[in-house]
Order: sequence, then C-alpha cells, then structure tokens
Amino acid sequence: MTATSLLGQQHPLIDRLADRILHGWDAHLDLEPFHLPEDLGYVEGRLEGERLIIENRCFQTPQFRKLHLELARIGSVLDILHCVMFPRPEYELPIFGCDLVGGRGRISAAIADLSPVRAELPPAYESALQPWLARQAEFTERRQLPEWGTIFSPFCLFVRPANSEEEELFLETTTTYLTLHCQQARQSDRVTSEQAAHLLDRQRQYCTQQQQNDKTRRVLEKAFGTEWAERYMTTVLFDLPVPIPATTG
Ligand code: BLA
Repeated sequence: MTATSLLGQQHPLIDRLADRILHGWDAHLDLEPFHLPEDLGYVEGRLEGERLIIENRCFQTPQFRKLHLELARIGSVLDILHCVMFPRPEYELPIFGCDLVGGRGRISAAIADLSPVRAELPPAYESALQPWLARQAEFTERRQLPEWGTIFSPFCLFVRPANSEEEELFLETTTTYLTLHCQQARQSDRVTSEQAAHLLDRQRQYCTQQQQNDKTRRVLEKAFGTEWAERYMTTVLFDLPVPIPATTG
C-alpha cells in the first residue's frame, strides 16, 4: 500500500472492519483483480474546505463479478467504509453490503446485510443468521431504514452503536455474515440462464434503489459536483450488471 493509504487511519471500527473484510476475502476466495475506470480508483476533492479522499479496492472471483471495498475520509469530519459483494448472476447468492459512517469519534450509521435476490434468503443463511437476529435487541439505538431500503433482508442490522460493546457486536455480526457468505459462495452451483436472467433483474433493482440514497449523493455532489456524483454512483458504487451473453448457462 502507498503511504497515503487510509487503511488503519480511520475510526477504529472502520479500520477493524476493513481489515476483517480484506482478510476474509483473501482467506476464503480466489481473488483476481478488477479494474475500475482509471480515474476513479483513488480520488481527491474538497468539501467545505476539507479534503475528501476516496480509496477503492476491487476484486473479482469465479462467483463474484465485483468485490468492492471503499474507504473515504473528509478531513477530520467524516470517515466512511462502504463494501458490496456483487455476485455473478449465474450464482444464486445474496448481496452482501455494509456501510459505516462516522464523524468526530462516533459512528452514526452502521449497517450490514445479506440482501436477498429471491423472496427469501436460502435456508442455510436463514438458520445461520437467526441467532444474530435475536442479538440485535442488545443495541440501544436501532435505526429506521429509509424508503428505498425495501431491498434489505429481515436480518439487516442498522444501528448507531452506543459504546465499545455495541461496536464489538456490530463487528462480530458483520464478520459472521461475511464469512458465512464466502463459505456459501464457494459451494454454490451455477443456475440456468433463465434463472440467471431473473437474478440479474434483482441485482439491477438493488443498484437502482441504492442509487436513491440522497445522503451518499449529497456528500459526493458537494465535493465533486452533480455530474461526477452521478457517474460515480452509477459506475463505481452501484453499477448495473451487463446482460449475460447468450452462450452461458
Ligand atoms: C447513510 N451514507 C449514509 C450517510 C452518509 C453516507 C453521509 C448518513 C449517515 C447517517 O445518517 O448517520 C455517505 N456512504 C456515504 C458515502 C459513501 C457511502 C459518501 O458508502 C461512499 C462514497 N450505503 C451503502 C451500502 C449500504 C448503505 C452498501 O453504500 C447498505 C448495504 C446504506 N447508508 C446506508 C443507509 C443509510 C446510509 C441505509 C441511511 C440512509 C438514511 O437514513 O436515509
């Protein structure tokens, strides 16, 4: 990593989750590079006099078209971790996503989910996640999902952690989701091209709804302008997957 890397430089919960994600991917998956548009891997802008830095790490694997970890920092004001694991539509896998937003020593939004691409998550996920769902009651401040949040599963964890115990529980829950998902992905079989077309639609819906997150958009617009924010949200954060070639499945 370069000397300017944000890794290990952000809020401790962000540092630790980033570390878990990168190690989890490396330990469980066969990573290949994924190339972002040249100018969007590392980006700097200015927001209200503060320097905004965005740093992206991207990979692909046999089961995932794009594994994306983004770290962002706005001066000393805002620290962000964003992560999505987009499956290839030929595999019936949920979409792992998480977002941590913090400022001035406090995480205000911590969200993690395995979002279904069918009506429900596969039974292996449901049974593994159930005990963690029960533990969500331990958080003092659970947050309400916005309107576009219908893409998330009933296991979605969305909180404002109140103390270090709650930060720890968020970290453990999210790491469990991630590890389970990597293990399930490795065992999953390809589906027919008809099923893949349906999964592709669901993934498009996920991206379209995430693109409606005004809070993310506003931060990017303020620092880089409307057009840039639109391009970034639709090509880097939530790009719509391209249709599957007729030869597969
Ligand atoms: C919320 N996301 C936010 C907030 C900010 C960002 C500033 C408001 C924090 C708060 O309400 O306390 C900003 N997030 C960013 C930026 C990037 C980012 C700038 O990732 C990237 C450059 N968002 C995701 C993913 C999920 C997600 C993958 O990127 C979920 C899997 C969720 N973020 C999410 C949700 C909210 C949020 C649900 C709350 C939105 C709301 O309350 O309206």
